Amino acid sequence: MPRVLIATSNPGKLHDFAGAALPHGIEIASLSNFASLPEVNEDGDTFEANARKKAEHYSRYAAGEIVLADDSGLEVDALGGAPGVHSARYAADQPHLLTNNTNDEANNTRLIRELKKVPPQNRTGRFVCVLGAARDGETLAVFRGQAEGIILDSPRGSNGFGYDPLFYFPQIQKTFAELTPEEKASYSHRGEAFRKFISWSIDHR
Ligand code: ITT
Repeated sequence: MPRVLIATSNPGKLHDFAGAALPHGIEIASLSNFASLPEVNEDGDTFEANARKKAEHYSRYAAGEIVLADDSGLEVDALGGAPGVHSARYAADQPHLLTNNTNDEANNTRLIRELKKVPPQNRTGRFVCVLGAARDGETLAVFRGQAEGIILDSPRGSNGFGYDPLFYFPQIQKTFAELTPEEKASYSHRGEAFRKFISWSIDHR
C-alpha cells in the first residue's frame, strides 16, 4: 500500500488524514521519531507560509521522501478573520506571540466568549487547511481546502478535535464533531486539500 508521510504533532489531524486516505488505498504514516525533532516557529502571517515552513523543515529528516505538513485554522468573519493562523494558541494572553499551543477546551471557551454578542446571522466563518508537500527541504507544491460554516454558541458532538464542536456545517446540518471520519473527509477543508494532493501525486509519479 502506498504511504504518505505526515509531519504533525496533532493526533486529530492524523486521524483526519487516515480517514481521507482510506478510500484511496493509501496509508498515512507519521514521520519516524517526529517527537524528538526540533520544532518549527510557526511565525508566518499566512497558512501557506507556515505550511511551507513546516514541510521544508521536517522533510530534511526524511531524505528523498515527500513530506506533507498541514497548517490550518478557523477564520471568523465577525472577528476580522481571527483566530486564523493563531488558532492553536487562541486562549493564550497574546496569541500572536509564539507561545505554546493552548488546549482545545480553552480555545473553544475563548471563541464562545468573543462571539457572545454576535447574532446568528453574523456568525459565519470557515476552516482553512493548507498542505505543503516538500522533499529534502524544498517545497514542491501547496494545496488549499476550505469549508464554510456557522459558529455556534455552545458545543455539539463528541467526534473530532479543536473547534469541531462549535463549527456547524449547514449543508448537512451537523457540526464537524458530529461527523464520521468518512463524512469529515468528504466535507472538510483537510479532506479537500488532501484530495488535491492525491491528484497532484498521481500526475507526478
Ligand atoms: P502541527 O503544527 O504540529 O501540525 P498544530 O495543532 O500546532 O499541529 P496548527 O498550528 O496548524 O497545528 O493549528 C491548527 C489549529 O486549528 C488546531 O490546533 C485546531 O485548534 C484548529 N483546527 C485546524 N483544523 C481543524 C479541524 O479540522 N477541526 C477543528 N479544529 C481545527
